[in-house]
Amino acid sequence: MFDNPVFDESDNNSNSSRKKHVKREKQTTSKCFTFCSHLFVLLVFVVGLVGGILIGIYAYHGSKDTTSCQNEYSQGTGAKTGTDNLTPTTAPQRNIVQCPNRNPKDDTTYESTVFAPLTVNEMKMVSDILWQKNYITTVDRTPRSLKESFILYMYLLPPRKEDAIRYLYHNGMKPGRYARVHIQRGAEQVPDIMEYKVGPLGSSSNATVIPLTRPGEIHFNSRPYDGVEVTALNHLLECDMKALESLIRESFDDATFPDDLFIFFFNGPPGLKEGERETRFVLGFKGFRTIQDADIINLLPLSGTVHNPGTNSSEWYTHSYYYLNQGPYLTVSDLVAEYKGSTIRKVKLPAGYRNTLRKKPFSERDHSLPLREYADRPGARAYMPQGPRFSISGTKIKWMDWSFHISGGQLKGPALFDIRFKGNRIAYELAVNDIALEYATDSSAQNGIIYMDATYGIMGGDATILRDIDCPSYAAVLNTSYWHSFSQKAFDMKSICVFEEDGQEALWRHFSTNFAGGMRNRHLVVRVPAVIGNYDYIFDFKFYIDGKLYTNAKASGYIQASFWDEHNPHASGDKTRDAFGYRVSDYQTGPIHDHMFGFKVDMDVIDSNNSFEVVHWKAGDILDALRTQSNITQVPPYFIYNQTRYVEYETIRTEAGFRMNYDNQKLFVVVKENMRNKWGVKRGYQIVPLSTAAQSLPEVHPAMKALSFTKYHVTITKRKEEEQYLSSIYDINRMDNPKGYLDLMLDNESIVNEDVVNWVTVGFLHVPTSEDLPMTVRVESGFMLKPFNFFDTTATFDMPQYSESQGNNNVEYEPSFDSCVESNIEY
Ligand SMILES: *[C@@H]1O[C@H](CO)[C@@H](O)[C@H](O)[C@H]1NC(C)=O
Ligand SMILES: *[C@@H]1O[C@H](CO)[C@@H](O)[C@H](O)[C@H]1NC(C)=O
Ligand SMILES: *[C@@H]1O[C@H](CO)[C@@H](O)[C@H](O)[C@H]1NC(C)=O
Ligand SMILES: *[C@@H]1O[C@H](CO)[C@@H](O)[C@H](O)[C@H]1NC(C)=O
Ligand SMILES: *[C@@H]1O[C@H](CO)[C@@H](O)[C@H](O)[C@H]1NC(C)=O
Ligand SMILES: *[C@@H]1O[C@H](CO)[C@@H](O)[C@H](O)[C@H]1NC(C)=O
Ligand SMILES: *[C@@H]1O[C@H](CO)[C@@H](O)[C@H](O)[C@H]1NC(C)=O
Ligand SMILES: [Cu+2]
Repeated sequence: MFDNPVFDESDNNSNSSRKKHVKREKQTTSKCFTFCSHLFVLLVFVVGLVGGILIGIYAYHGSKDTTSCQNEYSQGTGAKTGTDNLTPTTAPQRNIVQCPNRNPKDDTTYESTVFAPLTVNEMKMVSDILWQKNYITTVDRTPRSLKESFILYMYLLPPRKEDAIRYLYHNGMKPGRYARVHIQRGAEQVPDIMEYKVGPLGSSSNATVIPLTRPGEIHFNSRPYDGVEVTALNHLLECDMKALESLIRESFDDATFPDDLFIFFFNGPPGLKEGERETRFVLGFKGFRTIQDADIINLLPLSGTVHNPGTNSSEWYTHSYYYLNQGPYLTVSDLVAEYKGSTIRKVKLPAGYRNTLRKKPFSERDHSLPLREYADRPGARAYMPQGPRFSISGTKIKWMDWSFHISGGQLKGPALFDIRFKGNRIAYELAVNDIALEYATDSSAQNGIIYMDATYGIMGGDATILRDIDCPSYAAVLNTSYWHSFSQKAFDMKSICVFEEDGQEALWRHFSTNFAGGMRNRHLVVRVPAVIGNYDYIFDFKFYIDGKLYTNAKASGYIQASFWDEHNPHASGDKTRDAFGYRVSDYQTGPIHDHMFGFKVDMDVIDSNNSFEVVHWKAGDILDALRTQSNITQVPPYFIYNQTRYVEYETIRTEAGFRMNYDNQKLFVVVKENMRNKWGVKRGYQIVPLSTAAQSLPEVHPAMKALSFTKYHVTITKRKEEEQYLSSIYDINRMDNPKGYLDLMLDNESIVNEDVVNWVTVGFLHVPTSEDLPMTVRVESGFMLKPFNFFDTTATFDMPQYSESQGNNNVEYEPSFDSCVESNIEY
């Protein structure tokens, strides 16, 4: 952060004086050792503080206008407000220049690479091909009715691994690009969903359309919800809402539909059996302007179900109405009649309540609150003093001996391919696959809601990078495209950012009498924010200099609330909490749920021929420990306790799923059997789940097959091209007959010296509290891939670092740079 002369000078001085002190004092007392170190730290801190403030001032003005910045600066008007004296006069006068920058991207197009997500052009081509070949029926390409056949989703169908490896590593032919397309075939005699492989893309004349499913295999009623259906459902309910007008006005502060109220339909699943389409709905206030995804913190105790199978919406009807959990009333008239009678328990929100919702600041700043001290100043920032150290070629990224391709699609989310470090393949694919949420609440409409978010699409249309919020302004941004089924058009979105992050901490350090050294922890980040209705997820892939790779998922956004009934007969005592969560605002409770993130981790430790070992972390008697390796009968006399810790190595022979358990701890390692490091040990990579939750529902729960990926933290299977994902987007809508769930893959195949895939599931429990309103603030879960006897030594010593060792005049620093202001060029 400091410019060169200051850095070198202060550092040398303080270091040498520190050493002198240390050396002398260590013989007498260790107290001063600490004290002197503190002095040193303090000195560096002060220099850093001044330097940091100065750079902060430059950066603050520089980002607006570099030239005027200098004028303002020399007039001493750097600080806007605040109580301290920010005198910039201690800084030397110098020309302030914007940091050199370069575009990390070259001219490579997405279309010319094998793993890039489909582009808008390619999606348009796919749509044209399917139109020409009569796969879709929508006249002007805009579906208006469920009786039409139209494209629901499309995304890249990655090449077969075998073909990709041959191309990438053995000069093989370049695999063509293909789309995987889901078509909702409402126009068929027996409507269904079909999936197709369309391509190769690039020349529409040569492209073929190959079915990936059989007609009828995917029941029409197992499909995800789409705009056409929701429009039809809203239309159907208009009449019922009219009939309920006076009940609604009386109960809900004179509200009317649809001006003040909306209907929320996503209280899945739509039935417990394949073929059922029973859509539960619940009424909610339009509180926060017209943004419905925020309004699910304003749901009301009026719900029902629409029987809506098939394509003929004239045959749909509503049933099972509930009012304040009282029901079911078969029809809307039954409810109205009951309400007019006197037996039903009623709710009457106070007059004017709706206006308080409108005025609530929700996610806006509350200007009535005083500003925190210095909060009007920009916070600390990082920037690139000499431009990016990564490069982007199409969607291939390179940084510090790492390389990989970014890919993914709108349903399953982001994916990385061909991840290499120092010339070795570490993983062939590392991909988000699904997110499962299971809710519990005491509500007629919302009990037992289960979402498998890939069913809705993880990289959907709302996701766009908020520059300087999601990622630093110097991040490079990559577009991906998504297919919008309602308009049958493809759109681009700025969905991925790539940047080097300054961890502002030591990756490693050591300090002793005659050695001081360390390396700053900088890492490359690929970040993908995703929006699924009310929730925002942020996926991070972080590449470390020592070969570690972190994958994280964070949650933010709005919780899905449930009506708080102040006279709830099932709550006890003060009624502010019940068996399913706490009251979190005026009339809402926060239903408990979990977020379980399922990842595909196709490790290739050097190549695809790997094995999987579990290292059991145990404790017991000395003899037990020794007997794991040799036939010993007597405890050797040098053991000072009778008990010890030890490890037991197990090669897993057949496909299996594992759960983390602190009483029986395990390390999971993918190894390459016949490749050893310098010390003769099998080279491997460890998979470290960083999860704070596990599935707790019993096996008999009807959803546990569809959700079987949530039962394990690490599952190992033999890789198969047709076992592409750990879940199916249809299974939660056919949970009695799921067809694409993880347990199906566990069929006892050998996984010794095979191409193996790890399916990693991590997550957290969410007991919403008042701090979740209006916004859930970043809960996090993830996993780490870590070199495990993969290298002969720590893998960072080819990098410039800071070190000084006494006696051999070895002094080294991380690269230096000239002071500059952060560049405001965006790539
Ligand atoms: C179509 O395929 C044929 C043979 O497979 C090839 O000769 C021709 O160049 C292709 N056409 C285009 C437009 O790529
Ligand atoms: C839709 O259902 C209505 C009511 O049952 C029926 O009259 C109509 O013929 C159906 N339409 C089609 C296309 O089947
Ligand atoms: C990326 O997407 C945005 C829209 O979100 C668009 O304006 C921009 O042109 C796209 N950039 C490229 C290089 O396609
Ligand atoms: C252990 O020792 C016993 C008797 O000393 C012998 O029978 C047995 O085969 C040995 N087992 C192993 C694994 O060496
Ligand atoms: C170890 O076990 C032996 C035999 O049970 C016992 O005599 C001895 O006290 C134990 N030693 C310790 C350190 O607990
Ligand atoms: C995989 O590795 C094992 C052990 O090194 C070897 O015996 C086997 O032939 C290899 N398999 C393939 C397909 O290369
Ligand atoms: C799994 O396969 C092994 C042999 O590879 C066999 O011994 C075992 O019985 C099989 N287990 C099941 C459940 O099929
Ligand atoms: Cu949550």
